[in-house]
This record gives sequence, structure tokens and C-alpha cells, in this order.
Amino acid sequence: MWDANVKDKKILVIGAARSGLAVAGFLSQKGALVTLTDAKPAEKLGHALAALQPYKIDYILGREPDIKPGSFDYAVISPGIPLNIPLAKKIRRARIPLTGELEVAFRYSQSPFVAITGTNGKTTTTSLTGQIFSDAGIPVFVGGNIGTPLVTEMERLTPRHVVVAEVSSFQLETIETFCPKVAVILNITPDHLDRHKTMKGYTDAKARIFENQHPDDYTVLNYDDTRVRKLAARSPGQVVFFSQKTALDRGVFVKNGIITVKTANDCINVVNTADIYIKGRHNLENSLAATAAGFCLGVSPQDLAETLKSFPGVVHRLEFVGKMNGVTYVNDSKGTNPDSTMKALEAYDQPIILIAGGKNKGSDFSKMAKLIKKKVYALILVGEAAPTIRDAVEKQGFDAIYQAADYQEVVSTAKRIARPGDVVLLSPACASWDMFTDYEERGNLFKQLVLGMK
Ligand code: UMA
Repeated sequence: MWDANVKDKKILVIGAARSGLAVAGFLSQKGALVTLTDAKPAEKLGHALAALQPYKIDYILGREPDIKPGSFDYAVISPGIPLNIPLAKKIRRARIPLTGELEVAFRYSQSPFVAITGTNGKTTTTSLTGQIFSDAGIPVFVGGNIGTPLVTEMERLTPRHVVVAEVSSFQLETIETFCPKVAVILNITPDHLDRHKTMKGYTDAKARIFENQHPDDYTVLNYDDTRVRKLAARSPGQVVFFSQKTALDRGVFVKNGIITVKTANDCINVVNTADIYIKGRHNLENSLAATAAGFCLGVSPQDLAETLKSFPGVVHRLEFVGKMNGVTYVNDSKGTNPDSTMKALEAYDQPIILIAGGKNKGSDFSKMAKLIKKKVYALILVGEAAPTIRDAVEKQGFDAIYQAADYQEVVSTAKRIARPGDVVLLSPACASWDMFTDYEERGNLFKQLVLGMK
């Protein structure tokens, strides 16, 4: 069991990137004796470690630390590192408690958490929910899987703040007491099966978001997603469903084109769906979830409506990059699984030139291939998963396929084949880790190359 007083405790932090660097600095500042380890040697970590110069930290880089019972009091593992690596196994065998930065942040927080998970839409819903609180005059901190580690900010925040945290299945795997006031699950479709192995494993990891809740906490669940709906029975909190399709007895739903909140005593119209700034079916799902989260914590229907009408969306998610020679370029680098890419394809009526490929996470591309056959004019493949996606689309009789070696070639090919009126859509259906540090680096390079064409 993690003790918040870490003075003189020996703590091993595993992974020296965003999450690990933040937690190492934080714990060192609290008087812990921190050892930071990473599989990469120092020279491959570049300037990353410079941020930790003010702290007294031991480094074990490019090799594994020796683990014996008692070598460390605790270990904190970064979310991207699978829990079945030999080092993690040794830590468990030595009975050293192993946790993650999300749990550490929660232990030091005085603020209620709104935690948002799901396969797709997490980032948009997290940003939108943060905006809802901020516009309503409630001090808010937005972080987590969205890219900003939570731990460093926790002690600055007061009980009046709300922490809106995007949480991933990876982060949830290492929680212990994490208990959000509001837990949101948007949807669950196949993703990260290379790590979780089965849909059951993946769903169970997501369901951990509400496992420590109490009866006065809220679990916001998507009624339209059967897998998510079924989780209601497992939640110790008050379940609040949201739905695009069904007028619920209680919950948040669309009726006659209006987002409606129905409670035991009231039925409130929040906003006409046509007036919501971010468009598309998937964004309506995100808007319903954010409305439910805001409503649970007392945001008024008027304030909810104002934000829904003005929130412009997030970068790397169906982000308009520019229009050149009549061709629209869209960056959806955050489309890192087939379901997400299918949602992006559904958002356009024009002919699409789709850029896909990257690191495959064990996904099945057959359903996406059917939609590609229906909606895509040309497919540009790049990265490790290119042959697998090619196989899937060829099985559907689709052959307008171009192969690119890198993103320079991706963009030059798109430019060469695009016709006025086409949409060039980067929505890779894969992680970026075969060629980039993360999807942001991939999206930024794409935007830079596209804008460089001007
Ligand atoms: N490493 C080892 N040993 C290993 C494997 C990796 O030491 O066996 C080291 C690497 O050399 C590297 C570090 O671990 O230095 C990487 O750790 P990390 O992958 O956890 O990356 P961080 O930069 O710390 O980012 C993590 C999240 N990354 C992942 O979950 C993969 C970020 O989510 C998150 O924003 C950040 O913490 C802050 O909370 C990114 C993500 O892609 C956006 N998330 C996945 C997704 O959204 O699909 C889950």
C-alpha cells in the first residue's frame, strides 16, 4: 500500500519520458530517494533528463536494475510499458508494490476527479469537459493521457478545482485506490490487443475506472454501446446513461434533435444538436458524455449549452490543416485504431485520399477495408502495418493503393494524385510508434509538410 509520506523511501521509477520524468521529479521533491530507470541509454534520451537536474536522482539507464526483496519500497511504472516485461515481473516477485503516475497523482490530490476513458473520443471529450467547467467559472485542470502528466499539478490545486483527466486502459491497469467523482466510459471497441490480449482483458482494464467508487459517485456510461452498457451492473456508483438513439427514463439523450437531461423530477432541454459546434455522430457522443459529466457536478443547462455551441474541437482529431488547389487536407493523426479511422471516413461526403499505416496494435482491418472500398478514392500506405492493411483492402477488391517510404513521400504522393474537391485525410488506424515518438509528432510533421507545399 502506497504511503503519501515518501520521505527517505526508496522508489524506482520506470520509464524516463513524460510520465516517468514528472513522477520522478515530484517524488524527489517530496524527499523520496528516487532511482530512475529506462531501457534506453542516456545518449538516446537526449535532453529529456535535463528537467531533472535540480533533483538528486540516481539513474540506471540502458540496463535493468537489480531487484531483490527490499531493494526498493515502491516502484512506479510508466503507462506505455507493458506489465509483463521481465523487470515488472521481478518487482512483483520481490513483493515491491508497483503502481503508476495516475495513482500517485490521486493520492496527493484534494480536488475531485472527472476521469474519462473509452477507445475513441477521449481527448475531445476531456478537452470539452474541461472547457465546460472553465466556462462555468469552476477552476479546472485538464491532464492525463491527453499528454500532460497529472502529478506535478496536484498539490497546487484546491478542493474547489476539478481535475478532468483523460485516462487510458494502460494507466488504469496500475491503479489501487483511484476513485473519480465522475467516471466516464465513452465506448469500447478493439484496440491495444497486443497488450491486453483479449477484449475481456481490455474491457476489464477500462472498467477499473469505477471500481473504487462509492454510491455518491457517478458512472457515466454510453447506453448505445452494448459492451459499455453492460458494465452498469458492475459499478458501485450511480449510473448515468447517455444515448443518441434512445429516449431514456433517466439520463442524457437526444430527443427531437435536442440534448435532453432527464432526472427523477425534471426533464431539461440543453441544446439543439444542430447548434453544437463540433460535428459528426462521434462528436455528438462526446457532447452527450461531457454534458452528463458537467451536469453531475452542477453545471447549469445554460452554461452547458454555451460551451457546446462554441467549443472548436482539438488538434490531431479531424483537424483542418488547409485547402490547397481545391484539395482539403485533414490531420486525424489521433485516429490510431480502425474504429477511429472509420469514424473519420464517415465524417466526409467528398472523395477521400486516405493515409493509413503505422504500428499495428493487433487490430483487425477487415471492417475498415469494407468502408475504404465504399468511401476512399485512393489509399496511401506507410509504416509497419502497410502490408496487413493492403491485404485487407485487396480482399475487398480495392486496388487504388500507393506505398510511401516516409511522410515526405506520403504528402508528395497525395499532392500528385489529389483532384480539386478531394479530401486528403491522415487517419492512420495505427499507433505512431514505428516511426515517431507519438501521434502528435506524426500529426505535426504531416501539417508541416502540407503547409510547406503552399
Ligand atoms: N521504456 C522502458 N522499457 C520498456 C518500454 C519503454 O524503459 O520496456 C521507456 C522508453 O524508453 C521511454 C518510456 O519508457 O523512455 C516511455 O514511456 P511511455 O510510453 O509511458 O511514454 P510517456 O511519454 O511517459 O507517455 C505516457 C503515455 N504514453 C502511453 O501510454 C503509451 C501518454 O499517452 C501520456 O500522455 C503521458 O504518459 C502523460 O500521462 C500517449 C498515448 O499514446 C498519448 N497513450 C495511448 C493512447 O492514447 O492510445 C494509451
